[in-house]
Amino acid sequence: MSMDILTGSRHLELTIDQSNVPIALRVTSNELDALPCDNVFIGADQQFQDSPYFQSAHLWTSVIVSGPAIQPDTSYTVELWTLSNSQPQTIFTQQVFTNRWGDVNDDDRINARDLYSLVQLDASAWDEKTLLPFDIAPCQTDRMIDASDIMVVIGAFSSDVGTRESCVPSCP
Ligand SMILES: [Ca+2]
Ligand SMILES: [Ca+2]
Repeated sequence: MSMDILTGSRHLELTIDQSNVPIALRVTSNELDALPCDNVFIGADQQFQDSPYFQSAHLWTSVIVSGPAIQPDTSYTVELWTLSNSQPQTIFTQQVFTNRWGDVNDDDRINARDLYSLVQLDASAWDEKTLLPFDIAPCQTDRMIDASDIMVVIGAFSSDVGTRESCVPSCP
């Protein structure tokens, strides 16, 4: 059992092997400003929650994890859990890094090419998944590409360091 993980600045895209095995998804980070709460499991609605949600692997299909807890330039550990004699058991672990802040074209650089790829985007012609890497603002990403996303890219290459967004995930 394994999965493919794609990353942007503000999302993780998880594609899980098709199977009937019951699976729960856990996403954690040791870095301070990401995932400070106990909400480290992914629910049926693809939002973070505080307890594991198990369903057959084939029902997960492709999972998009986004929102305030997914920050740029941050390390995450993604785990697959299953049930063995009713006890949770980790069966897959992978560490991933999100893209640097403003790197929307995924080349590990922040420059005018990112701005160009953003402004020439014909959002109406692209499906939701293709748009995901470009949707980096606001804090709760909104599946829309507009001036707030463009301002983030301009701000990112006015600084040498990919500055993280200042949003912090709220705990319930
Ligand atoms: Ca780039
Ligand atoms: Ca947006």
